[in-house]
Amino acid sequence: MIPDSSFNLFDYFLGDDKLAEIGSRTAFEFRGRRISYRDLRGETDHWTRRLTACAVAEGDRVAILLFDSPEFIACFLAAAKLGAIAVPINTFLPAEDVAFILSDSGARLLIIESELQNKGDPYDSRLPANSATLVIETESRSLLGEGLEGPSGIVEASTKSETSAFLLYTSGSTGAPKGVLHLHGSIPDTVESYSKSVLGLTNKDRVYSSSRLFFAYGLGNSLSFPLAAGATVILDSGRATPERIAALFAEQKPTAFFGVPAVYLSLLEHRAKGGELDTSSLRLCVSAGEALPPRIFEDWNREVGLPILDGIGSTEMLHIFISNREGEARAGSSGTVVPGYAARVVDDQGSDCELGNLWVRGSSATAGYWNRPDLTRETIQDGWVRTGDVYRLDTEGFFYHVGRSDDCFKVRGLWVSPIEVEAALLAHEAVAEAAVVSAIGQDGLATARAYVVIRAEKQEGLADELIGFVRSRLAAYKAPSRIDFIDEMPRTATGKIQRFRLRAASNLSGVQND
Ligand code: 3UK
Repeated sequence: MIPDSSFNLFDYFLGDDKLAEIGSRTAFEFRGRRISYRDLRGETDHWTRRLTACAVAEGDRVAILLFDSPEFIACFLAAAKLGAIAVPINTFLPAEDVAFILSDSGARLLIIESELQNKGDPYDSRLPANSATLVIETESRSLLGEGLEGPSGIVEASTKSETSAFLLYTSGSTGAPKGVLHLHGSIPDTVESYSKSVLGLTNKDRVYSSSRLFFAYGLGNSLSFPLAAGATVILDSGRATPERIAALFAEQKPTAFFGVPAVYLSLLEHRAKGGELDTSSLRLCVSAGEALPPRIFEDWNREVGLPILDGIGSTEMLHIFISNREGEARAGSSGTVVPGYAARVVDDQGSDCELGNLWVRGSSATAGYWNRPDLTRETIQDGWVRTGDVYRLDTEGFFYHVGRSDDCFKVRGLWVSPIEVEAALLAHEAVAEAAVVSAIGQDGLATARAYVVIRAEKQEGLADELIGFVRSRLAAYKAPSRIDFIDEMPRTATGKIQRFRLRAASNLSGVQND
């Protein structure tokens, strides 16, 4: 980061000199159309005018609730150009969480996919006064703003590397989403550190990520890295099923693929069941979001002939800061520190040790949590970000993920807070007590499993009913895959549920049932 000089993400990706170089190259493959960098610039200019017409100004938050699409990226860069703060929202979230993010961020504008509108209780009611909503028709998108002249009078912002650029919401230990603030300079930092030195992406690459743009991982994969390299992004707004990904591989011939472990597993299963999987165009496979089980690494290596480069990233650090490298990938390890970052494994007193808490520092680290100075102070101390992960560091500098120091875990790369799922279970009249832990299924991946103490005699089908009950209240991936009924909850003297006992029990007894 060069401090104090003027810098804007719009110019970084689409400025005049950049466009002179790559304007005619293909930026996106989207719904059978090829969209050049020059087209993307036109679309972004169009959205800059629309945002201006909605009175969006420097520092205002612009919520983006869109499927992966050229418009998503155009809106993101238009907000950056105006010095506004883009707030991408997870399209899988239940309406309650979306409403929370809209009001917590104080969005002045919501850009929403028509299919994602909240029918019963429109989101407009959750926006601050004087806010606006723009709807994009999911099916009949009129791509590109050419000809759609908006009002002029755009006031370009004078931004720097240190100016706020976007806010990514992530649910942490408490279950309530928290906004992680990033600056204009954070994206170029991840491009230099991870994309250039670890991946070596170039303008010859064709990139596909099954993780979406609203997720920090997907934002790097489908926006920052390919656009900075002048590469082509294969964008898809459909659900990333193994069939759909296999079809994209065959038709679009990506050279670089980014997924989470569960997606690699689903592709291996698809192939094992006799499904087509043409991976011949791939040169690079990346996994992040949760630890990649060694079994998946080995099966993919054998079947596809490529290592999967597992790396750990976080919303707070924006992208991957510890990663495996081509030719040196080790199954079961997150790899070694990425250039530009420093990482330590420390005990509870902050002294370096072999197995302990993972701390990381680097210039792409968040500027802090939105409206949460307390949490910011707790998480970042002397520039070190406390990840909440427990890691082992070997003598060769390879890091091994051991678990989370709190009790949260991930299913399909997405956060599950036990507290939130327990609260949903407790809302059912039959449930007296509930504890949710992660259990490792036969495939080596985490699922949620619940232990429940019930109030009266057990009824037939109660487990299924409770699973359905949770599903009706929370995102589907948070629902337990299995419910066990127990007589008494194991607790500590201070009354805390002893989750480690339940975790141990589920990993001993669960395998054949999962
Ligand atoms: C866990 C991993 C073991 C770990 C992310 C790549 O996942 C991302 O960000 P989130 O904020 O979650 C961060 C937490 O996820 N984790 C991520 N990757 C790994 N654990 N091995 C891994 N390879 O607990 C971490 O603290 O959702 C991933 C790029 C950008 C990201 N934001």
